[in-house]
Amino acid sequence: MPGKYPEDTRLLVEEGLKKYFPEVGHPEELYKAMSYSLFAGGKRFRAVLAIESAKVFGTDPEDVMPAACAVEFIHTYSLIHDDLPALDDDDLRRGKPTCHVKFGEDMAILAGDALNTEAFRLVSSEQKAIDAGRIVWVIRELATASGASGMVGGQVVDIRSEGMVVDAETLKFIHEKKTGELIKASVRAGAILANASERDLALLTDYAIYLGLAFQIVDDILDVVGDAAVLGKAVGSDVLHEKATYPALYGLEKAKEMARMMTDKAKEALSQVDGDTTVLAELADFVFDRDF
Ligand code: GRG
Repeated sequence: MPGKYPEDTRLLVEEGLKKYFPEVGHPEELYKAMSYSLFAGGKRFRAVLAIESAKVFGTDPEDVMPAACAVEFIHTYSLIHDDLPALDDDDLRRGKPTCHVKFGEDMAILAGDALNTEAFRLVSSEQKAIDAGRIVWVIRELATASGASGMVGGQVVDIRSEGMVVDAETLKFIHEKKTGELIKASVRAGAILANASERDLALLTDYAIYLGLAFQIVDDILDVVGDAAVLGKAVGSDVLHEKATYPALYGLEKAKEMARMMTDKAKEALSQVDGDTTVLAELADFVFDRDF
């Protein structure tokens, strides 16, 4: 991987997902579709963020694993639905046929729905914390980040902006909501469960907001200059759908410059946190340097 990526933490997430997702279940077809997409690969970036954010405050990865895995459930559901014919209509994801190509559109919709709801079952049944209020807090963060005022809302403005010239403010809104909110919730969930102070939580929130923007700007750039074989998905899809993106609005060079600026701002916020934030800083560099 380009940049330094905490491979040890990613492997822990893979183990956590196996522990918390029952690969076999009834109805078998539904579980197969859910498990196909959940275990299709992926960087596990959001779960890694939740764990690394908790580790800043000395919390053991296992102690935040249910919440970290729940974020991956939600992320996977969003990818399954995003790939559907009614949305981006993509055939390839993580180097494999998309869920609807493999299992049919009906099962892909339902697998996405089930992963979304299973995420909340997982946090509310398996996640431990010093007090139950923190678990409710994390559930609220995840629901807000992924719902109408978060990811889904961002996705709506995104699809309704197709073919239109959007202004800088709208573009930032789409990126912050569609991608940034879940990244922010991942970082905050780790910190909340690790009992971070109000000050550190606010600093980590700033880190996550800039990180989320950088992540989606780089995603936009990779859709123009990336290698489909490395990315595991088709490139050029944004131009095809006339999507509002940073390269479309600002040009490639300026978009890259803006991603660099967001990464620097993320690291600046991080540098003020009271704890060892080395890995979170490396993750910010990874976001800027990544080629998939
Ligand atoms: C309810 C119909 C319906 C939709 C749900 C689809 C949706 C709302 C939101 C989609 C949001 C979305 C797909 C944003 C893009 C985020 C993004 C950059 C995804 C790629 O994430 P990576 O690079 O992927 O972390 P891996 O494969 O590494 O996990």
